[in-house]
Amino acid sequence: MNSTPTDAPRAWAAAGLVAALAGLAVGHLIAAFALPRAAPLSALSDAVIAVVPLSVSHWFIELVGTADKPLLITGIALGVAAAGAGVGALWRTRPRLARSLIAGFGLLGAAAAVTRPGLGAGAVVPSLVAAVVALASLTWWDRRERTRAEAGRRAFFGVLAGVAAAAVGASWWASRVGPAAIEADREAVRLPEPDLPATEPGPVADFKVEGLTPYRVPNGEFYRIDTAITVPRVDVDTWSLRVHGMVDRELTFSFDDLLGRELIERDITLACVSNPVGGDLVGNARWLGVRLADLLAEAGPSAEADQLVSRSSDGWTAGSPTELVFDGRDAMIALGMNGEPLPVDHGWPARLVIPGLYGYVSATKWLTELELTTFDAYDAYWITRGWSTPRPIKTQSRIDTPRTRAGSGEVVVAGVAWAQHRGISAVDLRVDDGEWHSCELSDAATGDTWRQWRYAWDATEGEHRLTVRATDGDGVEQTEVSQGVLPDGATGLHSVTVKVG
Ligand SMILES: Nc1nc2c(c(=O)[nH]1)N[C@H]1C(S)=C(S)[C@@H](COP(=O)(O)O)O[C@H]1N2
Ligand SMILES: [Mo]
Repeated sequence: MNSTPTDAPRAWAAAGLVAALAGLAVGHLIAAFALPRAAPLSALSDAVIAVVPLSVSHWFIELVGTADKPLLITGIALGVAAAGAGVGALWRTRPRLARSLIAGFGLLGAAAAVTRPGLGAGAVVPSLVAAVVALASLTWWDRRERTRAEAGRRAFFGVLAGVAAAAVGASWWASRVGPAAIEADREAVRLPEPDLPATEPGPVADFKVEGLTPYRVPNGEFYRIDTAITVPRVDVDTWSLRVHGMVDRELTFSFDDLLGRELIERDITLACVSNPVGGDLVGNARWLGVRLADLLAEAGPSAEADQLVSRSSDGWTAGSPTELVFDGRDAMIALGMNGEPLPVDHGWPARLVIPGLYGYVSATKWLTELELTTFDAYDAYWITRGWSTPRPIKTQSRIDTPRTRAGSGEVVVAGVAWAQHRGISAVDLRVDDGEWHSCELSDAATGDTWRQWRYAWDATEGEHRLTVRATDGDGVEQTEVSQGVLPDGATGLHSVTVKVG
C-alpha cells in the first residue's frame, strides 16, 4: 500500500489534468442532451456572473466588450484544468486530500447549477458525474502506480483522451441536434397576417446608401444582448405565459392562444442602455404580436400595481412602468420579427417589446411570466446591479458612413438617429468647427423607430472631423454633454475623423 509512486510529480499532474478534462467532457455530454445550462462550465460561468461584484463586471465588460462571455468560459475552463493538474500532483503524496478536493469541485459545480434560476434538482447531475469520472480516473492511475505497471501509463492517457474526445464530439453533435429540434418547431409555425398591419413609413424609409445601416435590420445581423451563457431552448408545446400578481384573476396563455388573438404589426427600434455613443447595440425591426395592454386588461390589474415584471425561462427579469404599457403606445408580446417567428437568439417563442424603453427594462426574451407588482416591492435583474429604474431613452445619432476615409468631392455622409416614442424631428451635421448643416431625413411612420439621415458633403483634402446631432420630436436637441452608459444610458455627440484624399 505504501509503495512509493514510480512516476515523477509531473506525470501525476498530467494525469490530474487529463482526468479533469475527461470529467468535464463527460459532464458536458450529459448536460448537452437534457439541460445545456447545467453543464459545469455554463453553470459556473452563470454563477460567476451572478455573484461577481458590479464594479468588477463593469470593468471587465468595458475592457473586453461582448467577448466577455467566451473569455469568462475559457478562463473557468483553464482554471478547472489547472486545478486538475494540482490535484493530480497532490494525490501522489496526499491521496485523501486530493479525493476530497475533487468531491468539493463536483459539489461546487452542482451548487452553481442548482442555484441557477429555472433549473431544478436534476441540474446537479452533470457536475457530480464529472467529479466521479475524475475520481475514477485518478483512482485507476493510482492503482497502476502502486502495481508499478509502467505499461498501464500509456493505456491511461489513451483511454482518457479517447473518452474526452468522444464526449466532446457527442456533445457537439447534441448541441446541434437540440437546437435543430427547436428550429424545426420554429419553422413549422405559420404566422398569421396581422389584423393591424404596420403603417408603411413612406416612399423613402431607406436611403440605401452604401455603409448605412438599413431601416430594418435583418434578423441575422440584429444586435444581441443577454445574460444567457447558453441560450434557453424553449419547447413551444409546453410553453405558456402566465399573468399573475396584483390582478383580479390569473391567466395562462399557450403559444396558440396568442397566435389566435388579434395581432398587431409595428416597426419598433430596440436599444440597449449599454450602447456607447456611436455604438451598434441598437436596431429596428418589424414586430408582430399581441397588444400587451389588451391582454393585461383581461386579468384586471390593480390600480396600485405600478410595475410590470416580465420574467424569462432562465429567470431573468425586467420591470416596466405599468402606466406606459397602458398609455396607448404599442407595447406588445412579440411572436414575429421581420416576417419570421422570433429567432431563438431574440427570444423564441415570445418576447416583450415596449417602445421608448431600453431593453433592460422592457424587452424580455424567452418570456414566461408577467407579474403585476410595485417598484417598492421588487427590483428586477439589472436594477439590483446598479442600473437605474426605467427612464426615457436618450436622443442619439450615429454616423455610419464614412467612418475613416473618403475621396475628395461630393461624399454622402449618412447614419441613423433615434429617440424612441418621441421621434426625431431634425438631424444636423458639423464639419470640423463649422456651422451646423441640416440633413435630409428618411420617412418615418411613428416616433417609435429610428430615422436615417444623409448630407451631401463637399469633402476637401485633409483630415476632417464630422459630428452629428439630433433633435427629438419634442424639439429638444441631443445634449453634447458626455456621460457613460451607467446608470441610464450614454449621452454626448458622435464624431468621426475622416481622411479625405
Ligand atoms: N431573457 C432575457 N431577456 C433580455 C435580456 C436578457 O439578458 N435576458 N437582455 C435585455 C437587454 S439588456 C436588451 S438590450 C435586449 C436585447 O434584445 P436583442 O438581443 O433581441 O437585441 O434584450 C433584453 N431582454
Ligand atoms: Mo441592454
